This record gives sequence, C-alpha cells and structure tokens, in this order.
Amino acid sequence: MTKLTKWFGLFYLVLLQACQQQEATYHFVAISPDDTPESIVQKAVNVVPTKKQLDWQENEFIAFIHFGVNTFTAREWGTGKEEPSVFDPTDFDARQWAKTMKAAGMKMAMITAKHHDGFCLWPSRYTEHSVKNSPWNNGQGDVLRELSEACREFGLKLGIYLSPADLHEIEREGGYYGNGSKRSTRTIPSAKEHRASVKRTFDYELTDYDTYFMDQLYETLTEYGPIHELWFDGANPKPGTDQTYNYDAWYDLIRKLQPKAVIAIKGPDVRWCGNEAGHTRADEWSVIPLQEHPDQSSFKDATANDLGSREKLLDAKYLYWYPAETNTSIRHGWFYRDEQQYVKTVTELVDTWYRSVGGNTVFLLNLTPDRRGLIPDTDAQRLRELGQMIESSFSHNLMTEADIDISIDVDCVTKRQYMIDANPETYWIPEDGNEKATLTFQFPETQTFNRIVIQEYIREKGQRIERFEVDVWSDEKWRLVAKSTTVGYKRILRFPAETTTKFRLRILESRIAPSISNLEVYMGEELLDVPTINRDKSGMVSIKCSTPDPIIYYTLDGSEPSEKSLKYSGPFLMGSPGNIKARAFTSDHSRSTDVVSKAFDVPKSDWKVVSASTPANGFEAEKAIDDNPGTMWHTPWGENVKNHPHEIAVDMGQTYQLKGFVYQPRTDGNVSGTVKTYQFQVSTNGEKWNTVKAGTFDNIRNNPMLQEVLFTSSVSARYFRFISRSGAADEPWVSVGEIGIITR
Ligand code: FUL
Repeated sequence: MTKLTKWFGLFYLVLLQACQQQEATYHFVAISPDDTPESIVQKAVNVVPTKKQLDWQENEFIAFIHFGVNTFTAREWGTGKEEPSVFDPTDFDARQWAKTMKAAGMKMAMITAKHHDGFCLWPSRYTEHSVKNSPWNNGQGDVLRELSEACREFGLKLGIYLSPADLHEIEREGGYYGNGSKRSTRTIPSAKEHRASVKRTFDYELTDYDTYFMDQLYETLTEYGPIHELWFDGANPKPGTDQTYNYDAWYDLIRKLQPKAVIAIKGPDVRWCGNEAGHTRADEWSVIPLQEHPDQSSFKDATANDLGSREKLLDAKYLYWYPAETNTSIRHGWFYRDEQQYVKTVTELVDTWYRSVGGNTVFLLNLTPDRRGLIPDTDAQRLRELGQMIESSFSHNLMTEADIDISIDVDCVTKRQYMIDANPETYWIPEDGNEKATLTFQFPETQTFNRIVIQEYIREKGQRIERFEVDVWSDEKWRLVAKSTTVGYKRILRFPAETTTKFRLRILESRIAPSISNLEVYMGEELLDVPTINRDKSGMVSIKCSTPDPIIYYTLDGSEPSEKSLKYSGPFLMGSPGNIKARAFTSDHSRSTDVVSKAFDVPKSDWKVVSASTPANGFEAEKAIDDNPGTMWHTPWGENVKNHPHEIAVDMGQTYQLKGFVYQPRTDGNVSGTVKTYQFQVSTNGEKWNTVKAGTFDNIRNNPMLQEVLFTSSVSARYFRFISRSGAADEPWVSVGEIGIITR
C-alpha cells in the first residue's frame, strides 16, 4: 500500500465515523416532562456504555471464588466469631484455580477477599482477623497475593469482593461496625507507613467503620496489581445494626486508584441480575430507568422481569446504562461444604452460559475451593469440559469462512458486510426510522448450523433491537427456526441443526433503527440431557432422560455407572437410604452424559402429618412430606392471616436415629413463605417434645436452595416437629416444599 492510499484510507475512515455518529451519545440522560414517548426512545438509543463497562462486558465469562472461614466450618454465612485458626488449607494452590478458570474460558477471578464474617484473606494491617493469625503457612500466607500472581501468569484479570457487612466488626469488643461514631475528616490510608509503591493519601468524611473499610479497600487496590472489578454485596446477615456507608467516598477512591475497575451491585457500573439461581430474563435491557440522578442512586436490587421495555422507560427520570451480571454457584451453596454437595452438570453449566453470555449479561460463575485449597476435582473436570465445549462450538464461523451474499430490504447507512467482517469497530445500520428490516444471507453452498450469534453496536448505537425472528430456506420456502427479543451486547440463538443455502433475519421491532456489529453462524456441539432421578413417597425410583431413546445405566454402590452397570428398565423400589448414580447413553452407545448422583434417606411411605397450621386451599400439610418438591404446604396469604409461628408435626411410623433434617423451600421460583428462622423438635411418643436445633437459614432469601441441618449429636425419635418462626421475605405465612430427615 502506498503512503497516499494509506492516508486516504484513514481520512475515509474518519469521515465515515463522523457520518455514522448521527447523535451525541452519553452514559445517562435526564428525561424532561416535555419528552414524548418518541423522544424518550430517541434518548434511550443514545445511552451507551462507558469504556470500562464495555471492556467488562467483553469478558463475557468470569469466575467468582468463595473461600474463607466458611470453607472450613461448612456454613453459608459465618458468624464473625470464628477463630482465625480454622482457616488452614492443606494444599492451597492458586495456580490450580487459575489454570482451571483459564481452561473454562473465564477472563477474570473475583475473590471474596472478605466475606460477611469479616475474615480477611490477605494480611490486612487493620485487623487481627485475617490469614496472618491462621496456622496456614505459619501466618505468612496471603491468598490475594498468590491469586494475583497466578492471574498474571495465566492472563486473567482480578476482581475483589469486599463485604460491606462485617460481622466480626459487629461482634468483637470495640468493633467499628455500628459503634455510633460520627463522620469526621479522616485520611486514607490510616497507617503512616506506605506498604505499596503507591504513596497517595485521600481525605474523606467518614465514620470509624467507613475508615476501616476504606483502609482495607486501599490495601487491596494498591498492593495486588490491576483490579478490574469491585463487588459490593447488599446482603447483611445482621441488618438491624445501624451503620451507614459513605459509598461516594468508596467509589471515589476506586476511581482514583483503579480507574479501569467497574463497581458492581451496590455500585454504579454493573447491575445484579436479580437472583442467585442463574435465571436469566428473556429480555435483558442495559438501558434502564432510574428515579434519581445516577450520582444519587442507591442502586437498589432490581429483580422484576421487565426492567427496560418502552413502557418502563416512560416512568423514568433518567435513563442509565446499567448492564447485568448473572451470578450463580457451580455447587449448591456459595462455599464448599462436602463431597455430597450438589455440583452442577456440564449440561446445566452450558445452558446457563448460553442464556447469560448469549442473553446480554456477563456470566459470573462461582467456584468453591475446598479444604485443601483447591477447586474440587469434579468441579475442575466439569469446568474443563465446559471450556472445551464452548471452544469447539465456536471455532468455525461460517460467515467468515464462506463468501456470503447479503441482501437487505431497507436503505442502509453503512455497508452490510460490516456485520460479518469480524471487526468490532464496524457495523451495519439502516436509515433512521427503519424499525423493521429483513436481512437475507446466502451461502455459496449448503451449510449445516444450529447457532447464530448477533451483536449490536452498543458502543455508539446503544441497545435497539426489541424483537426478531430467523427463518431458513427449506423446500423452496421460508421456515421459522428461532424467535427472540433483545440483543444488546450479544444474543446467541440455539435451535436444532438446519441444512440450507440461505437464512434470513427478520427484525420486527427496534428503537429508531437496528444496528448490528457482528453476526456469526456455527455448528455447535449438542450436549445430551443428563438423566433426572426421583423417588416418590412409596419409595419407587424413576430415572428420566430427554435424550431420544436413551439407555440408562445406574449404580447403587457409589461406583461410576458404565455399560456394565445395572440397566434401567422402569421404576424400582428403594426402601432404605442409599445413593443412586446414573448416566444415559445414546441408543448407538456413541455418546454418554455426565454422571448424576442423588442421595435418598429413609422413604416417607409411612409418614403421617399429626398436626399442622391450617393450610390454604390446595396446599395441604401432607404436601410437605409427599417426596415431591414440586408441591408444597402453604398457609393462607394476604391480609389478616395468621402470623408465625407455623408448625407441622409428623409421625414417621417408626423410630429413627436422626442426625439432622432437611428443608426444601418451594421450587417454583417464588420465595414467598420461605422459612428464615426455624426450630426443630423431636419426640419419641408425640407428647413430650425436645428442641434439638433452632437457627436461621443463611442467605435463603437470595438463594432458596435445599437446606441441610446437622445436629451436634444424633437423637432417637419417631416424631418430629418443624416450626417456622419468621419468613425470609418477612411475610406472616409459611411455605414448605418438602421436609425430611437425615439418618446417614
Ligand atoms: C450474597 C451473599 O450473602 C452470599 O453469601 C454470596 O456471597 C452471594 C454472592 O451474595 O448476597
């Protein structure tokens, strides 16, 4: 290329970009009373991400790591009273974490440097409650340091979860949390000697706890290299303690010390998806309405289904770019508990990956290092398989591998080829006012594919597409194969493989005009659906699998099922406690699923409800012991209904040695009526009752999963009574999906 053509090319590009830039963009915009529905939509499409929000979004898949005292005490929420001596991993290896995350295709590791219990994984100078007083490495260890080094080695970014709620500072004598101190000017860092090469100081108006928190923030922001995300959890196990936070000062410090870091959840850059189960919205909008100026927003958790439709925007005072992060754990629970703890299958993980990454969110998948200080073997294996699956599914983009002819039925402002040139800087857009468009893609020869990836040009054109459909050319006519709604950063469509010479994208609704920066087509790997194992009240076990004509093998002795194991031919009786492992094969035995494992305790065939708080119609107490988590016992709800305590007493028909009990909250995705504080009593005769356990189900509101409670020692009983003392959502009624016992 001559110098002249190079210059000309550059000039052309600049000119082109100037022309494409029809409107000024911004990260938020005020809505005025004079705005019309049309002008609001026009304003909405000009709201775009900040540079750091865009960089964060491009991570797509990142890791959460929950590790701390809870790993050793097998709790979901600690108490703050743990001794640092409990923290003692035997084979801690941050490189194993980094290697595993890398193999899974993750781009960042975000660690609970301090969870709600207040225990610090780095040797903070401002507390004794940290690794420095643990036996691990004789108090010389530093989890954060080793992780930051491993991340650097494996090319991963580092993020930090620092819990604002701090139980240790609530519980300890002289603790800062809620000590009533007033705000006054304090200098951060408090320590006079600088430990890091950064030697800056900052003055803010702070309480004692804010000062403590910011001193620790300063340590984590200055001593561990670049930080790319800060995660401020809104949860607080002791919400009654009166303590305000000077969030503005925290944000200011972060922006000054780590300008590239996004501040998530209780922060301005990244929004919590609204649940901890990995559910995703069908429509995920990154432009959402705010009722206050973003600088004044308290960033309340947004859990509703519709956050950003046109209708929602009408109520806004401001429109704000606030993208969602889907967070869920690979295990049931955020911390490692034991080897019985459920680990999600590759099929489940892949599904969440598709829905989150391919649903305009970043997927933050939590990993739970065990008491060795390693990501457990099963989990590591599944993460590797997940990584391979993603890698192999998205390695051959049919749009760049063939000469594609694109025809579009509307006038275009930019070149149509820009959407398939694999260049994130270029995009296709039609003239304003073309809210609909049909884009037809013709391959030179027949292709087979089952995935379409679409990305909007959010960096300058915001989010626009509201509804679209895809058809393939088949038997001389168009046939619908997929429908979807929003796109945003990325939408991935999945459908059964199609073989065709052309397909079309019909954009049916969009704001002003749709923009597409990227469109990819793949033949992705299909995973077989893993079997599900259920046992009914009579003890009959059935194993189901949606893979066509599956051959299912299972074991009852804990061994891995193979083609030599028992072959499932229909429901069978399992009248005593046991563990079933199953795996399905395709009918030609060429492929098999992950192994699924399910433990069952004593069957409930002889169980009877002796007494229970009056149920609502259709929600009888028997449904809490029918071995069907899909049904539930529910007391009446609404106004003027009976408040807690609610109770259910059960006669198990014979005497058992009880080691603990299990509570399965309702499973329909609604948390209403879920128990928070409970009491569990037993009796040998149904008359004299003994309380064996009373407590709280930690984090149950956000994560309503199966609760397993162990007693300090086992008790002999024929009857038990489960009493609910308060509800997770502070409602007077109760709901119970299932209640059971642990004898094994
Ligand atoms: C919640 C916390 O209470 C859980 O323990 C966990 O850390 C999760 C990510 O956030 O709000």
